[in-house]
Amino acid sequence: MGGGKIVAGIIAPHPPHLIYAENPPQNEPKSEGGWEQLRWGYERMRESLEEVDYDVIVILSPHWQTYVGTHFLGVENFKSLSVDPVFPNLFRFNYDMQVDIELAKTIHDQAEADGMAVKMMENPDFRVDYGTIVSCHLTRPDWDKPIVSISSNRSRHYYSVEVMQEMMMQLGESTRKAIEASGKRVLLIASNSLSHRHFTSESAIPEDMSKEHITSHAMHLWDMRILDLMREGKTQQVVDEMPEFIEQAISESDGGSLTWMFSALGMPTYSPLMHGYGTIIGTGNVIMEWQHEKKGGV
Ligand code: 2X7
Ligand code: FE2
Repeated sequence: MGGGKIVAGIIAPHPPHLIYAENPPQNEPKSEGGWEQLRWGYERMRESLEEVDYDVIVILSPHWQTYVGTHFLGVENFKSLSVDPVFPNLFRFNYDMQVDIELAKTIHDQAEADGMAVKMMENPDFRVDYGTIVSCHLTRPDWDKPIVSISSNRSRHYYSVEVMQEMMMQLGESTRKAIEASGKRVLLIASNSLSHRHFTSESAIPEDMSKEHITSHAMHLWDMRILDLMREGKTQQVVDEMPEFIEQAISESDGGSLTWMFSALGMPTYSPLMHGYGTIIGTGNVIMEWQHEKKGGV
């Protein structure tokens, strides 16, 4: 086939608080709002993506954790109730999603041919992780595009950050090759927070914004450093500095989604669109878009 391409890549964070604050009909708990800066950022990103023509979303979420290789959702439809294990008071979401199994299998096969350990996840009762659900919902609330969902191989915990980085660089390349061969137009999502030190207790009203702030000045400085590098197009430097970022800011990029996306985009050197930054229970979160096709990316 051939002729497929990655048309854009985004960082789309997944704290369930954002869904709670939006009050979509799928979520049982209801709120008085909150975390507006980030929700307005998502709004701006959705507006910008209206101009992007894509067939399918490919997402890697750190909350689908696998220890033996990288897994891909391999069932056409998943429909169930997702309850956040830590925040059941905020997130009880009825999801109904379509999976592009053909593309999932193409990426799976390419990664396998490139020497990676991979597996198609074919259990129809599998509970889809909330990271995938939250990022996909906030990016495309109509749920009218199929997705490919990729697990986060916890090589960082089993081996080291360096092993995780190498594997995600390879997975990114395999993903790009497979997409090109598929003939499809793809939106990539790296679903993760930046600094990830969070509060250990919840305020009486979860959406009380007078209580929301970054956990510490050090976390703020780390987030701003990584944001500056990304905005200057220095994605290779972000990857080079990631071991320290993960160690010192407990960054959720330890799940590999950022490295995977940068690799799939060919380590972009152009400036991304900055849609918003904000904190959620003390963690740092950015909404950012690499306009890959528009910027003439590989
Ligand atoms: O998964 C998350 C997260 N990454 C950050 C903050 C709060 C909750 O959930
Ligand atoms: Fe998370």
